Order: sequence, then structure tokens, then C-alpha cells
Amino acid sequence: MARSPRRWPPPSSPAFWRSPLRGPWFTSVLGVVLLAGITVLFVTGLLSYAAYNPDLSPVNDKTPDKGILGFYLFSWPTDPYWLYRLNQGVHVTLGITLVPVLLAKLWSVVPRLFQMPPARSLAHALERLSLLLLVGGALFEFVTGVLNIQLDYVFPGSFYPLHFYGAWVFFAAFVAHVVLRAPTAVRNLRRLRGSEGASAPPPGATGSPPSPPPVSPPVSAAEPSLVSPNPAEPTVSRRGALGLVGGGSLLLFATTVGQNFDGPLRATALLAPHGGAEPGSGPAGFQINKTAASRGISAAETSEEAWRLAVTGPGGTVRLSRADLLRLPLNSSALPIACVEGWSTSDQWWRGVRLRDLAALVGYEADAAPDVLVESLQRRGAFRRAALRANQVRDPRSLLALDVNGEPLTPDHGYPARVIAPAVPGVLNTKWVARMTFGELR
Ligand SMILES: Nc1nc2c(c(=O)[nH]1)N[C@H]1C(S)=C(S)[C@@H](COP(=O)(O)O)O[C@H]1N2
Ligand SMILES: [Mo]
Repeated sequence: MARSPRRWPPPSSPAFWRSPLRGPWFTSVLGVVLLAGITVLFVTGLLSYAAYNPDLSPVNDKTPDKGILGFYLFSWPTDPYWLYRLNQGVHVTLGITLVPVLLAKLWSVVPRLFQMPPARSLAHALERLSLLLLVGGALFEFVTGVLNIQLDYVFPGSFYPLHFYGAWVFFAAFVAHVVLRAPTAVRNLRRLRGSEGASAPPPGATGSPPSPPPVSPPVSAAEPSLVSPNPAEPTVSRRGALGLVGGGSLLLFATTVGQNFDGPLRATALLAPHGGAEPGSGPAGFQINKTAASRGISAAETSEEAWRLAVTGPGGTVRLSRADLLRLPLNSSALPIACVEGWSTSDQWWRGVRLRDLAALVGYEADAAPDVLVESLQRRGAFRRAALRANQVRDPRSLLALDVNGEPLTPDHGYPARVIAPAVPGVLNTKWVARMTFGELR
């Protein structure tokens, strides 16, 4: 290997960076993949946030200072009933799948980080500042997202504001970057398709070592080229390197996506915390987020003698035992549990009392049922209370469930009673319900 006798150049010198893989084609291909992928992540992320009913203040609102960033919030629909399951499955699975692409893209442009002088003009300084927000924002969003799903809310209570505000900062920088760079990326891909890009051996030269990439002209007159002026011997072609990145993505995808399905498919989700095995078999053998024991729910307080549901509305408060609830009209719905962490179950058969019928017990017409505040027996930890919007309460599939898959709820799935509603994030499906207040969210 030829090594130059002179001193090793500093990182601010293009000669310091010797990988023959770097170049406009490699960076542009990764950039185009990220352009599509990150746009989907941003849209599904904003939708996921809307699905939390964050404007049902103050109960569900984790970002009370959101101001105009909440401009787009709307009443999350109940149809199709699998909407949140799909949205969140795409958001989390795609986010994990894009990690190798993001890392490769950052690696491909890392020489730019050390570029000297740091700024040649005001415009250039602004562009570099936007890059700081772009790279910082991307790392921040991916790291907070992955930590949240893998490590079970390491940022207690503050994941939503961090990930939500971070998404806006990141996306603003991302749009600026795309506007500035897309023309160059498209030009690079057009110009270089099949030539520099593939590092393809000349026809008839199969098996020969990959040819050194030709030095292409700088991307723009003002910008130093990403191509190393002093490339090391290639160990893999550019196409091979892309294959590695794609293979990494495929591996992450294949070991994550199964957490969206029951049964044997879930066992393939080796990487996901809610992958692997189901928590048992039988009617209650589907994923459990927080067990009764972990939330301090005791058998004594959920017993037939002790437990009463308090339902409050303009007509006063009604107290009902589980036996009382079982004597009300019972209905069934097939609905999934779909968690923000990106895991979900297939449809389960829930049976219980319609939320709209409970509203009717305390002074509302079922068709005019209002928002409801649902509170759990649980005294500590997150998710003790959640608010559902009127359209969710009125939907005839929304239940205070007493049974699942033909058996009474198990303690871990929320016995004596839990909420289940179509297309809502799992976190709104409150377990171990103690109190429901219609019309007034406090
Ligand atoms: N009281 C209470 N209800 C709760 C939770 C909780 O921790 N406490 N977790 C919520 C979350 S985040 C999800 S995803 C679902 C999971 O329901 P499962 O454990 O029956 O699958 O329950 C929701 N209901
Ligand atoms: Mo969840």
C-alpha cells in the first residue's frame, strides 16, 4: 500500500479522508432514500401526536407550550379502526429501518464537518448552521425514538415534548437542506448513473478488482468534492457498500416488523422489546404493556366486593359493581391494541358496555355523548388517566370492556374493566378503570 512520506494531513484537508467510496453518487443515493423516508416519518409522527387528543387539555396534553406547532391538530377519526396500528407500525418500523441509511449518509459527508474555513460568506455560514441543526436534529430524533421504544421511557414524562419539538427543529433544517441540495443530488444521479456510481468493472473484466473511481468535478464551484484526492485501495465497490447498508436495513426490518403481529410472526421480532414470545397462550395470551403487579394493583381492590365504577355526568354519579355492568346491554367489538412504541396485537374480541350507553346513564343522549375523562385505580406511574373525544365515545365499537376473547379480563389486561376504542393509541385504552367523568375534563 502506497503511503505518502509526508506528514499525515489534518482532517480539514481533503487528503485526510481516503475512502474511495465517498463521492457525489453514494451521498446522493442515500440522500434520496432519506428524503422519502424522513418525510414519511415526519407525517406519521405528526399524525401519531394528533391521535393522542393533545388538545383535550389538560389531561392528554404533554406539550402545553406547543403554540402554532399544533396548528394542524384535528379530531382523530375512529375509522378505519386499524388506523393508529398502521400509522405507528410504519413510523417505528421505518425509523428503525432507516438507521443504517442515516449513519451511512452522515459518514459519507463527514469530511465536510472539518471543512476550512468554517464559513466563506454569510450565506455559507447560514447553510452550515442549518447543517448543524440537521445533523443534530436527526441524531436527536433517532436516539430519543429508539430509546423510547427499547428502554421503556427513559425520559419519564418528557419524551413527547422532546421528540415533538425536536421533530419540528429537525424538519425545518431538513426542508432547508433539501431545497438547497435536491438540484445537486438529482444532477449527480443523472450524470453519474451507471458510470462513477457503480464502480462497475469494464465489460469482460469480471472478477477483476474494482477500478479506482474516476475523480469527478466538484459538486459546485464553491464546494470541495467529496471524492478523495488521495484514495486508498478500494475494499468494496460503491454498489457493494450500498448493498451492505441495504442489508443492514433489511436485517433491522426483519427483526422488528413482527412485533405488529400475533403468534409465530411476533417471535421473529428479536430486536423489539415486545417481540419474541407471546406472554402465554389462551384468550389472554396477547401482549401486556404494564402488569397489574408492576402498577401496584391488588386483588383486594379489584374484588367483586370492593370494586365499584363511578360514572359521573350532569345527572349525578352512578356507582356500579362488575355484576351491575354485566346486567347492562353487552356488545362485542374486534379491536387491536396498538402502542406508541410500535408494537400492536391483531384484533381481539372484546365484550362490554358501550361508552355511549354509560354516558346515557348520567344524563346524555347516546348520540350526543361528550368527551370523557377516564381514571384508573392505579395510584402511581404514567397512564393513570386519559381523555377520549366525543367522536370516540359515540362510536358504537367503543367499550368499557369486561371480557376478552370469551373470558373475563385477566388482571394484567385490566380486570375488572378497561377502555377499548377503535383507532386510538394504546395509551388511551385505560386499564383497571375506577372513574369516568363525562363532559368535564379536569
Ligand atoms: N391504568 C393503566 N392503563 C394502561 C396502561 C397503564 O400503564 N396503566 N398502559 C397503557 C398502554 S401504554 C398500552 S399500550 C395498553 C396496553 O394494553 P395491554 O397491556 O392489555 O396490552 O394499555 C394502556 N392502559
Ligand atoms: Mo402504550
